[in-house]
Amino acid sequence: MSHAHDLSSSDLAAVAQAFLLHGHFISGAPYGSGHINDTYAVIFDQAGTRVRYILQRINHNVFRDVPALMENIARVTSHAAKRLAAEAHPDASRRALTLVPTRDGRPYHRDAAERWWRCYLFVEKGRTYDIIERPSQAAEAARAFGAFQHLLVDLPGARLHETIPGFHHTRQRFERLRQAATADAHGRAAAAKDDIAFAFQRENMVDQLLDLQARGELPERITHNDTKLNNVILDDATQAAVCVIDLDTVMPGLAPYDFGDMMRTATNSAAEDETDLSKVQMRLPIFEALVTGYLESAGAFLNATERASLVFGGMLMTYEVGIRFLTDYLAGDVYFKIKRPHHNLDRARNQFALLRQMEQHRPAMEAFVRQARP
Ligand code: ADP
Ligand code: GN1
Ligand code: MG
Repeated sequence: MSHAHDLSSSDLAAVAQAFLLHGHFISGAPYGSGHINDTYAVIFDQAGTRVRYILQRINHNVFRDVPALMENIARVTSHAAKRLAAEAHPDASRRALTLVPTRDGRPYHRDAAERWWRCYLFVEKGRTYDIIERPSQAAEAARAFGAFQHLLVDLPGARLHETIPGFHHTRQRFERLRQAATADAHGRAAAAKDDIAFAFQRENMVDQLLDLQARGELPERITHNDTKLNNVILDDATQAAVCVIDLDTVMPGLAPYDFGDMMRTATNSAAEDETDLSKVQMRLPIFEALVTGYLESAGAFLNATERASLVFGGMLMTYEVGIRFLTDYLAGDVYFKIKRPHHNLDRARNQFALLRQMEQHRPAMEAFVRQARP
């Protein structure tokens, strides 16, 4: 998406003013490398101590109903906080995101320019990784996402809102690619001819999990749906997973989607937009660490079909985001933030290269899951 320009520090000061923050604003600057929201770290002086907060402009083009989205997030974060309090966890405010309310008590702020904002406590002494460096980091992150799913098994109240309808409905994603390729609104289809062909050749993937769901073999759960490895904060000192973040897509979904997007993002030895495709290698030891970590926290509640679908889930998520990048390229870069022309095409090619590798390693990966315990 061609996004709003980064806001100046004084604009951020005005936005921060809407939230119930004590002390006075010192500075603010863009933070992180997400593709969707505009994230800023802001610093306040509170009676002589500098405290950071995350101020996030919610992408309203992507999330059409921000009040519904924020209702989901408020329910999920307060459920997590209650659980941590019940366990008397010593580090509770780093373990789950904490929303800072506005001065009038709401979980979000709409500014005069009709932009939507929220504010979180900044989880300090940790960071996210775009490229996982070691299997132990993968195991930690996977354990955290599994624990997050476990936490939400008993979320009270109504079904969560679908913040993006059909988010992982791969059939719909496929049909949108077909439409974008046919319309070719920006004259880009010729340049992406081989990539479009690659996607079309794998159409048989798109209905497999949806069919298992329709037959009742894959249960609907509350899932995170964006388990990209840079959506979990690892502790600087111990490398333990501290906090699952980026809760915009927490909603009904399937367990293999969550395992799958971890597999997609953690096993890749290169960045998601690396253009030297010889660097895109599927790392089997990282895969094995993901399975081990995930089953430690999720093994007890997964059914046999979910377990048997984990590897395919990773292939499907890689394919799905590949076709989403390709569709966005053909449609003129309207969804994902880009930093250069053809950025979305580069990302699609990278994901398709990774998928080819997964296809080769699939038997070994399936064998590993079959023998894994618990
Ligand atoms: P996006 O949807 O654009 O990916 P995220 O919510 O993932 O947005 O935030 C982008 C980045 O900001 C994250 O990858 C992480 O590095 C950082 N971040 C987000 N929330 C926090 C937080 N509460 N504490 C510390 N860092 C955070
Ligand atoms: C987006 O928000 P972020 O950058 O963590 C996208 C995911 C994609 C991912 C690809 C809401 O994730 O679905 O898998 O980019 N999030 C949304 O990097 O579309
Ligand atoms: Mg993110």
